[in-house]
Amino acid sequence: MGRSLDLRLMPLQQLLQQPAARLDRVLGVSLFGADAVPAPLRERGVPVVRVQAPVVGADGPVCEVWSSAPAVRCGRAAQAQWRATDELMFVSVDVDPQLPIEQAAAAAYRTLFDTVEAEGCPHLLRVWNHVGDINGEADGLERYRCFNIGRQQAFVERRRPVAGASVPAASAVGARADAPLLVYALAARQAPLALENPRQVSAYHYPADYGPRAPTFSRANLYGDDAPLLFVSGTASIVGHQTQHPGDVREQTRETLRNIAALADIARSARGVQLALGDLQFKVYLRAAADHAVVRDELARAAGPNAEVLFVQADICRRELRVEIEAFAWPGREHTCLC
Ligand code: 3EB
Repeated sequence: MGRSLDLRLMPLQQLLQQPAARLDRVLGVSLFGADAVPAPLRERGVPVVRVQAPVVGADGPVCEVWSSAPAVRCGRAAQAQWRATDELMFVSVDVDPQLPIEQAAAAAYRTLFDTVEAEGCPHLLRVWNHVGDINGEADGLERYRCFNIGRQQAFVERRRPVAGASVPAASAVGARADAPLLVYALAARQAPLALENPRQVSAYHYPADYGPRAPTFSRANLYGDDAPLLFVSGTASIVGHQTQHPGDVREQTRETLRNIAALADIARSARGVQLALGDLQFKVYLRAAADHAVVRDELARAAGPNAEVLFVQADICRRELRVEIEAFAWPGREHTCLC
């Protein structure tokens, strides 16, 4: 267990040139900067999530490709598309674009829970949430805060804990203002081990200053026994529960990387996995594309010049935050750096 998932970053053109047998090993794809899902992928039944957020620093559409052993089951229901192996599942959820954001979040998570439970992979490892106009307001409350109410509501309804070791790793960032709520996830037959960051208050214990309902996610998840996968949640310049270095993108990047390094340390003490920043693959959300060079340079300093990184323009859930970084590591990933 645990060796059966990897993540490759590639231009969309390169994915489209892969032989069919290779595509059958693809569990799911998240596609950035494309206007539509290419027909060949749709026709082969590969779940493709089109994220309505532009790529920064690349010429054309870029995709993240999650691969595993050959998929044994796949399906498309009215509101979800998924592919699964015996052990792991990629699922993307469609939400009625007419629903207000709170109801959309609750509906998306209900569908997510229904789908993963029906397919025998009830444990959410990692969830990605893209909320259009995330800092805008709906009925006097920030849309991200409305999203948090609906998300937590679905967990409570389904008797899933909203705090502690079984909440998923996640990111929740912006998308084009008119984009419907997008939720996609990786789920597993067996439970992961959730990690919290000693430098930060657990997000599910944030005080009410950040909204009436706390966000439901863990700081990271480890999955697998001897050589586990590590999913690092979207991580920002937050210490305790407070934003650090408001408006200063360079210092925010450094603080964020200290948070991610602290999680790598916790993974080592939890399961003995030796991980340095240079062993991780990153996705960076930039509020402003103009910050790309500064963040790229800071990341290269910390993780090495060959670090694999996807930069995306997306708003972050607190207005003062300019950058958020998530990461993933898996056994067998080539080490690009020994730092
Ligand atoms: C933070 O640490 C930054 O609501 O699912 C990061 C990762 C953030 C996930 C979520 C929010 C979420 O609070 C924001």
